[in-house]
Amino acid sequence: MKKWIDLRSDTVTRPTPVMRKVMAEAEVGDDVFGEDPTVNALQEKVAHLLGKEAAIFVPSGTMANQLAIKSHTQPGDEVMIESTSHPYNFEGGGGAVLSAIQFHCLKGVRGILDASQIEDAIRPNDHHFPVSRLVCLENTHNRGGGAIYPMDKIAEISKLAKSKNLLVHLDGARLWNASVATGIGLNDYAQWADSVSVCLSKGLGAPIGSLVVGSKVFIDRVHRFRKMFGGGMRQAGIIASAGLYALDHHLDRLKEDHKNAKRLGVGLKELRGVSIEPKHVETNIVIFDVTETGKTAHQITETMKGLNVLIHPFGKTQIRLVTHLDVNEEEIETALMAFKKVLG
Ligand code: TLP
Repeated sequence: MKKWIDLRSDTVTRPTPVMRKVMAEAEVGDDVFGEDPTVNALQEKVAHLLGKEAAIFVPSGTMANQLAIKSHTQPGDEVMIESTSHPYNFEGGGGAVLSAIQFHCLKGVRGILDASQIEDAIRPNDHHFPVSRLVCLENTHNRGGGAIYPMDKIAEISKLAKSKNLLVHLDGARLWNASVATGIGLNDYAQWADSVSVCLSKGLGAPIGSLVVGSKVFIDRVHRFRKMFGGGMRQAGIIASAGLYALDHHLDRLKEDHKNAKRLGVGLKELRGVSIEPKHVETNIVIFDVTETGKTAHQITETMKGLNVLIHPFGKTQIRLVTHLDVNEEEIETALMAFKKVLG
């Protein structure tokens, strides 16, 4: 089999042999009846890690975000969100279809918003306007190049939201990366949000699964909608066990991914026509611009594929690389050499 160096996403990781063994041996039950001991253990563990009352296991990050939006809002409500965020751009228009909300998009800097922008966007209490209900944040920010939300900004936004009766949902698909990079606890981040979604199938390397965390009352509401959205699973302990294993064994090692991403950022900066600011590589995502190379992102992607390196074009001029469990330091150097050949 061809050995690819796959830098398209941290979702491409495959369960390790030990993880597969753990999955095969997982104790299971019917989770729609709440009887799967492994799912229950995972939910308790993640709720505890994030300092919330309860958690619910769902198949994907998309479902986790959409369930949170659905459970916080009424049709016609407005959800304030950064314009390059995942729930707005990459979830199939789910906000409009599943919750009948409208997004109010605000332009951030690498995905990061300022409390003042939210304050300015809150609708007056007048029946002409939609009701401002929810603020969605993303940490780390995918399109922002894995940018970490500064804690003071989160706190300021959250305090503003509370004072204006707005709720806060945090898309924390890669909150693990933010926490490992900064040393700030997952619960310290989560305290500022009414709900948080986290993914096990990205940097942590589990094959499937995300969770939503929040208050007991909120998670009870999510439970009802999870059934409605078709996300109730039966012997889900088989996949939940991979998540438990990943949390115990793959969390601390995210720092290796961050180191590898930084190395890519520094190496790419040396190449002609590549525009990147290595100090902006804060976690495991590297986004760079190739306008000045005279080639399109698509052309570069195709040529790199010929050299066994898979990368992800973002539009005509940008490329995204993501480091993860299945690429090591040596492969990062090989990928950089391939970039050198293609762009050097
Ligand atoms: N992101 C995927 C793609 O959808 C772009 C990726 O390769 O990065 N929130 C954030 C911040 C995400 O990056 C993703 C996935 C999700 C939610 C959705 O998770 P899944 O793919 O499990 O539905």
